[in-house]
Amino acid sequence: EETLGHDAATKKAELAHCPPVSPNLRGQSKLVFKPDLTLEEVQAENPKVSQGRHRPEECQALQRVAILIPHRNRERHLIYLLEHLHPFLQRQQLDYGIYIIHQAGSKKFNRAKLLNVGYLEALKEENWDCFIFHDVDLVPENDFNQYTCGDQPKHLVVGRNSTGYRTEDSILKRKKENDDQKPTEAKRRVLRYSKYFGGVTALSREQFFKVNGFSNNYWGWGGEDDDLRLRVELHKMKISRPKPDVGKYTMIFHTRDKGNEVNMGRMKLLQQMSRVWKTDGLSSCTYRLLSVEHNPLYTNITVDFWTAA
Ligand code: UD2
Ligand code: MN
Repeated sequence: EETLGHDAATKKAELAHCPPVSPNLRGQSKLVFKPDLTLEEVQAENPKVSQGRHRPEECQALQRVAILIPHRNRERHLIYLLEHLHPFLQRQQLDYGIYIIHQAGSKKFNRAKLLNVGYLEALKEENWDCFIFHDVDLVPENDFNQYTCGDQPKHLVVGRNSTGYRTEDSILKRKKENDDQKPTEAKRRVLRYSKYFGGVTALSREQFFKVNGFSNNYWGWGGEDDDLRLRVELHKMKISRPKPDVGKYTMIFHTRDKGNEVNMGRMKLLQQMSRVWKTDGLSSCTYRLLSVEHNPLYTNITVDFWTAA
């Protein structure tokens, strides 16, 4: 606040706080994905968004929210997500910014570490109150699904249409049954307690800091979301979820990416969480920052994990 000029400070003081629930919400909407949509078209549809950021003109937003999206080779998904997310966040009257954290190179993908980078880098630009950790291929269908943080961490994906809106826990149960044909005792012990926390989650700046962020050690597909859930539970926080009809997403179809093969070591990593969380996370997240680009619809942060800083 001290850094605002006099005019800006006066203007801000005059604006009343936005209401807890925006009057501009529409509820469930049918999403359409035009096959030939371009980024330029999405830009033209969002003239008021600049550097990936927007805030309501009519009131003072309740929270400053950073959306963090891990990314590599998913340009088409990114266009669709941006197309829907910008109007969605504006209808919610949020003061928000969208960050794409792009992993350079073609070595193993690390979603969790990218999200740690996003948190650290976004905080260099603005003291965001709330962070939404967001898969690039999940598009929210109902704008009553609030992209804000609460007094407990939130899991915003309750159902995905690509899976017929079955609840994520029932999907998880099935998936694990297939994955682990012969579960060891240790595996069983971990899985019985870990519930689903993937896709899109909301943690406040303080909540994420408290658990030391994500682990940096999950290379390839799987486990990192369970690890974060265990960290949250270890800190006696309780995950909240929207109602099923509100927490609906469309997952844009995709197959497993090259460079994101299943991480066979994930069960072992999960068992170590309570011993290593303090030294593996935000506090130990090293990376080489290759660029920070301010594009009209998002800030692009490109990082390399494989050469020294
Ligand atoms: C599930 C989880 C996801 C994560 C993942 C395991 C849901 C809805 N999502 O997603 O949160 O826990 O399992 O790691 O349950 N990505 C790229 N380029 C790549 C690879 C990944 O951009 O080459 C990003 C992208 O944002 C993608 C995300 O990482 O949405 C997760 O990867 P996925 O979509 O391949 O994994 P999926 O759908 O099984
Ligand atoms: Mn996916």
